[in-house]
Amino acid sequence: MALPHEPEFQQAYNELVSALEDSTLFTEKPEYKKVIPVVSVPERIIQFRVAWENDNGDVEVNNGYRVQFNSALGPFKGGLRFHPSVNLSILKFLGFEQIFKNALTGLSMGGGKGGCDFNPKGRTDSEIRRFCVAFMRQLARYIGSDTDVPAGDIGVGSREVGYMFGAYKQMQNNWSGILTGKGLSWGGSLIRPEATGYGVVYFVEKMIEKATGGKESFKGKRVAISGSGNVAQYAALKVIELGSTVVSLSDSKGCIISQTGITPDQIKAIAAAKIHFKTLEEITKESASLFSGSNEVQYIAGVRPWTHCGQVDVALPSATQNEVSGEEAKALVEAGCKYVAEGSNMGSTKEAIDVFEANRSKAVWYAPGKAANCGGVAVSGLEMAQNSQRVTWAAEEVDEKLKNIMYTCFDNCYATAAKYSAEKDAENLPSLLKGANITGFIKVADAMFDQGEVF
Ligand code: NDP
Ligand code: 8G0
Repeated sequence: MALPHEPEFQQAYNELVSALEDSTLFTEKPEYKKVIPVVSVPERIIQFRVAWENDNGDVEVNNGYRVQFNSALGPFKGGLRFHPSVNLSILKFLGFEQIFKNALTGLSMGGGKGGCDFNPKGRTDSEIRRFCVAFMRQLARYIGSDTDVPAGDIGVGSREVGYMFGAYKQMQNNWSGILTGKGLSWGGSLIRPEATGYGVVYFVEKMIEKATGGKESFKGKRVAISGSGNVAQYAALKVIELGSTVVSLSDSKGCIISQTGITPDQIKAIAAAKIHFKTLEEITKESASLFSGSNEVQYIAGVRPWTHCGQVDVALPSATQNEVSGEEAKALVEAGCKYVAEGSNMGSTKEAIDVFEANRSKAVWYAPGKAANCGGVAVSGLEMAQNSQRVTWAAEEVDEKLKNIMYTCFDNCYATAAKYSAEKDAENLPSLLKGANITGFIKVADAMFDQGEVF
């Protein structure tokens, strides 16, 4: 068989379709099958040249994109990724996932994703600013607070969102909520930086509570986390607050392991250094006193944490797609891991998902990104609501709303999985893989029928 032309998109598509087909959904309502060929084609893809001036005064050129995948539930919504690997397969997979994830938040948001093959690493602040202005010069005409609302993602944080917002406002003479993840003093929502990481942890709290009949919690658990960016940092801080030990973090060059637990001060130092693109290896060397003595961490170059973290109860992949292989999934299960929840989008390979799902009978429970990490986009939805009303909600209020969204998302996935599972599956924990895909799909499919997009 020929290799698929868009492997990441094909993988995301196959995950959704096989979850639906491997349930009783289509026997109960065969007309839902008609939605698949429609929902799997983006409403629109915009591709543009980004030509910008580097510090030498030379022109550099990159490929920019916005995939406006589905607007049945609201304006297109989803982040922008700046990473050399960005291409249409990756942005289509991310946009496709975003449709069903956004449906799972219960808020009014369609799905989209965009980005650029620009590599911000090693660039000066001026170069990043000029790049962001050039990128927005192209993107501005396609977005709007009721049309399409981008945000950050890998390689795009609050600095980049600020530069892009400023460029948009100058060009359009219009201040509206066209991006989320804005600065907290100029329209950003409190808790948006924390939302994805905290949200994953709130989701897993529910998984632990359900699986143990309320007997266990994060207290005393050992948690392996990958990544050391926005999602990983706040997931780590929250599980520590809840009484767990964080045994690992990672970046694209290697991982750090600590059997006694990575500390909040270490996480804060990593967060500060990551803005300047430092590697974990450099950070642990340059802040040697913080990473030695009783808080010593082991740095291992060139590997992911999963086969190096020892016994763990929980794994939270929070770096990038396909960051858990089948072999690593087996190693995690053997190391006693019972809960796997993706902070990253499509963090697990198909082989890894197969391992986790096959071990549900042994109480291993897997939550896909579209459910577990929907807290980020959910608080982006709350940022949009606050911008429209010209109000700012208190941090406690946003955190409470985030918690409710994550708990409701879990309950919906759980109930849907139980409802549409075949008889043979009944004695296991319900498949959250199926629950998430079916719940998100039904909501979008019903809206598409109502709006005459499928008939
Ligand atoms: P950041 O850019 O803040 O951090 C990304 C982290 O992942 C960094 O530690 C980075 O390493 C590592 N990483 C990136 N690419 C690779 C790669 N190809 N191989 C190995 N490691 C890699 O991004 P976020 O934390 O925001 O995003 C992480 C994941 O979470 C992504 O999958 C994103 O789509 C998803 N997500 C993010 C949300 C958000 O609100 N930010 C919401 C929902 C999902 P290094 O430092 O070396 O570059
Ligand atoms: O806020 C957003 O729209 C956003 C940003 C980054 C990632 C995601 C996601 O859900 O993957 C959403």
